[in-house]
Amino acid sequence: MSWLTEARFGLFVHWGIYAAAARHEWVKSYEQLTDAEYQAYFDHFDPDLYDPVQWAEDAWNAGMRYLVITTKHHDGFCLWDSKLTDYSAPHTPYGEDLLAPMVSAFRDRGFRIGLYHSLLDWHHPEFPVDLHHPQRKDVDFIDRTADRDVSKYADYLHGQVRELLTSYGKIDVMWFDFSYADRGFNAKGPDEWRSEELLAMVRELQPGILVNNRLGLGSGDFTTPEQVQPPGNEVAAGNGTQVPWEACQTLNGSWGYHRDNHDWKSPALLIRMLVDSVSKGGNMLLNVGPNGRGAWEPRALEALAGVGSWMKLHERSIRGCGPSAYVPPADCRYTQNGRRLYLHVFAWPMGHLHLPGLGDRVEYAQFLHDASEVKRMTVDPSAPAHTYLTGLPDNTLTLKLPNRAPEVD
Ligand code: JFZ
Repeated sequence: MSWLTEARFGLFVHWGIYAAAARHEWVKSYEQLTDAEYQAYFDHFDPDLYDPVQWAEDAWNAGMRYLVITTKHHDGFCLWDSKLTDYSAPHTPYGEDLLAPMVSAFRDRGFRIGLYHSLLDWHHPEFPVDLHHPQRKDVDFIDRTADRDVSKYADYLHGQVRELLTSYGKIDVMWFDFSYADRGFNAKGPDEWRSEELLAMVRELQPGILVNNRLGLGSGDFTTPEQVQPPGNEVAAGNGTQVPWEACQTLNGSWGYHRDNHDWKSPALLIRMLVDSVSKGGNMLLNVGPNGRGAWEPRALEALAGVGSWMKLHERSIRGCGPSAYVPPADCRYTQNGRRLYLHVFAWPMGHLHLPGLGDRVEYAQFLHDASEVKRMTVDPSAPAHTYLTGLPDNTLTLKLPNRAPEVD
């Protein structure tokens, strides 16, 4: 587990033929497309700019240290050369396995490797239609498919996971997505996926692998809050113990490449999200949706470059850090690594920062980006009332700040 909480910052990649539609990875379901309509994206999938060595370089420079890649998303399309289906990259115009070169490029660059694998499959002929299915509103279609046998689909699922965990060397994370045992007709969860058996196989094939929490078996090895910053440290369901977690975040609200979505987070916000996660004991898994040519669009590269230039100077306050027992002032976060306490200031105050409980705890204070000293201010109890710097709690450390935040990004 320790490598995961040491790394703190990972790359999620959602890539498949939905990148050609360029309007969300759920496009097939959202727009109720038939298999025949969706086939156009398969027939035109030819990512000629695909360069996983460059991807790994860009992710590394952003400060990310592990990869989670969608081997198959809900549409059923496989990035690798599966022996169990032809619905895969080698059968598109591109004609080659996309997963193998990615895994080796990232592993060679120093990344840990995680495989996302969808439990849902809208393409498989034995996957019973349910509330998430693209043809869920077509009564005739549901009728014609009524004899689908989910156990045959489960065999396929297990077979594909076996392929993935025996063909690409050591895999560090298995990231399943997702269970919905109580949601409507043909709902699916651990019984349908045969999750216990699947998990046992995963652990047997890859001892030491970490498995996420979406098999419907509780918290797994870590939990995966999605498009949300948890208000506090995540606690495992049931027994009250804290579990490792990663906040899964998008750059613009969509996981798959989405051309006309313009709701992009700023680098400054992404940095605050990363800091917030670590300050609460979690990781951040930040997503990029490569386009249909296999490139990362300029908007994504710009966001990552902003995070990366901050990480270059502040990595020490993220990597290997966790929460602190001290309570930060408003609009601030603490991260801590042993005796080093890092104070992240989200909204720059005028003149002073008051840090309760730290008056006698801090040997030396400095900015991280340039190692310049931050002086402490001793408040004179007999100072005139107009300073208003009286009445602070005992043992408060007051820091003197310049009027401008260090310009570092
Ligand atoms: C899932 C996917 O559907 C989505 O496309 C993306 O891959 C994301 C990382 O994971 O999103 C989910 C999964 C489960 C729920 C909501 C979103 N859920 O159970 O409410």
